[in-house]
Amino acid sequence: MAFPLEMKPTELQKIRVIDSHTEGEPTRVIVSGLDEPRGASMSEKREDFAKNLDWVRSAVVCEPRGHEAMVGVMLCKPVEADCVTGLIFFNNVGVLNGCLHATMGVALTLMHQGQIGGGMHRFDTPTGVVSVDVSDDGAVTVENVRSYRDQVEMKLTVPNYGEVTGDVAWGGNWFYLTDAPAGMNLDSGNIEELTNFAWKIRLQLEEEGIKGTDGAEIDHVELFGAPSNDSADAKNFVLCPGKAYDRSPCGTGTSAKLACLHAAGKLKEREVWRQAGILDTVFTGEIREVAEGGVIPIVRGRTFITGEAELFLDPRDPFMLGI
Ligand code: PYC
Repeated sequence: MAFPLEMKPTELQKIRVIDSHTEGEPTRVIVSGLDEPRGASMSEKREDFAKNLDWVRSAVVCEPRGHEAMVGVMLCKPVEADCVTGLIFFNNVGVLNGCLHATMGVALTLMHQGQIGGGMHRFDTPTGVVSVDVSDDGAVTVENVRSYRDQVEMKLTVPNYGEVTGDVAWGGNWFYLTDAPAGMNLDSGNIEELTNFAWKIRLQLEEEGIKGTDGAEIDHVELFGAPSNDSADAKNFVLCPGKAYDRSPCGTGTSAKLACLHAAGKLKEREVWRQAGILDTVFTGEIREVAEGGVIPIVRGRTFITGEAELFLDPRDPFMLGI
């Protein structure tokens, strides 16, 4: 049974979800149990979700049903008529702008449910329409929204670390991109130090009032270093807004990187960039140039369905709405 947006459950409610991971990063798609968010645009629908359904967000992706790395997706009616569905992304602290690993997760989820076949489809998102090409083996290619480098070689003085130089770019989320300092291992055994450094950068951006072009917070930090092996051109560590690190190479982060490489004259159309994440899984990316400047990133990864579940929201449960 679906329940009205404003109403938290007063009796046992069940929300059906399908879980997947894309190159290690988990996605949980809500497939039934909720009414439609309201709004004339996907941004308005996202705002309505943030205002009226924040309790759903925390019940679905936070502990005890989820965990800090999980990204949730609310499916809704698209605004653009040629799209299969609308997507609202959320995580452990709030709603996200875009999310490519979760977009890949949705594509495979809908295919798993028999709602779409293999091939090309369009999804409506708060950042714009994205196209996906999905195949049976879980490989999904996403053509993202226009991405661009916004600020070049911006210097920050980061407490305990000193001067750091990086670019600010939009890839469907706002990113500050910089190299990991010499001597800081870009390795899954070093998550704590990488998190501390990236979080200090995030706080420093906030402290100095550095924003994206639209005045939005730069809420993702992306550190780069040499790849661990020859299956990639570079390796990254991406810290997300809720202080969880991305287990995948981060699709919007890869898009931001592609935009910076292109702006620096280091990536041309049809050249392939292989971006490894902190677990050494890889997103393959290329770009299409666009007349208004910036690029359209095309990012490919692998998604696997990990489970289907019915989440129980029991009003007697002190953690019905998450921890
Ligand atoms: O793949 O774009 C992405 C993403 C954003 C946050 C976590 N994953």
